[in-house]
Amino acid sequence: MARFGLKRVFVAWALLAAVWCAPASARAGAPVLAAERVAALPHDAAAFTQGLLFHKDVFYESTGLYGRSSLRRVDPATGRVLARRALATQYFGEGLALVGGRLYQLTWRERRVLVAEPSDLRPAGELPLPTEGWGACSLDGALVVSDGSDRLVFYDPKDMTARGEVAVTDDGAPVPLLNELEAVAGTIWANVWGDSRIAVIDPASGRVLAWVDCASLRPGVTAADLDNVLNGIAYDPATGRIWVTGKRWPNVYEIKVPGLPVKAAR
Ligand SMILES: [Ca+2]
Repeated sequence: MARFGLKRVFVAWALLAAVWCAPASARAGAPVLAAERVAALPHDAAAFTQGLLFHKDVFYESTGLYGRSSLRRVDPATGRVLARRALATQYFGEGLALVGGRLYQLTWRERRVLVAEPSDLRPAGELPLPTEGWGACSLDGALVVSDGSDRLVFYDPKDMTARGEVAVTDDGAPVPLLNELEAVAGTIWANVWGDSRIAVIDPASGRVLAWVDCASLRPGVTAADLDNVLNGIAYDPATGRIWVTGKRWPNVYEIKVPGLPVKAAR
């Protein structure tokens, strides 16, 4: 009996292990679609990328780390930094969004949003941020902010009054560690810290519609390498182009996602 009992315990354990170790694609949840590289563009490999956006043919980029944080305007084709403004040393730069013609750069734990003019990166004010700042994007005139949790909060960019928020879920399960954001054709794309997949989110319900797997773009970057993870998404609504990069990555990649169940262009 003892041996039989042990065998049953082993079988039960093996079944549980098989379920736990099943690949994500075998579980319920949003479909996982592979990103395909369209082009590899140069990127400053020293840039600790925390925010990226495309506007009027250039990238705007926010970089992090205390004493090294910056706001940049970058030539997409060459990666050349066209303009750069260093943040004060007490600020750790985070997400970046263009709202109402101005740049909104989050800080990590400093609870401030730094506003700047895109033309010359000149400071144009500061606003309070009630939470940690992780990622940001602009959607329908709101400044959308992630704070490392599963929440996206929609702020009025005039005074940072919260207009609403949504909890992000995949098959009913919370999706925490939301990071860099980008509004793409009515959806919100979100990096998830330490994950090589980007969540494509319905901003009304918070439901993940699909996962964009970017693992093939830069093999070898793993969750154990948290200072060099995928982080940074930019979108051009005029052409439907999408770019991604990572912290200290030597490239920005233009990608396409065959099979994406949402329109990636206008
Ligand atoms: Ca972005």
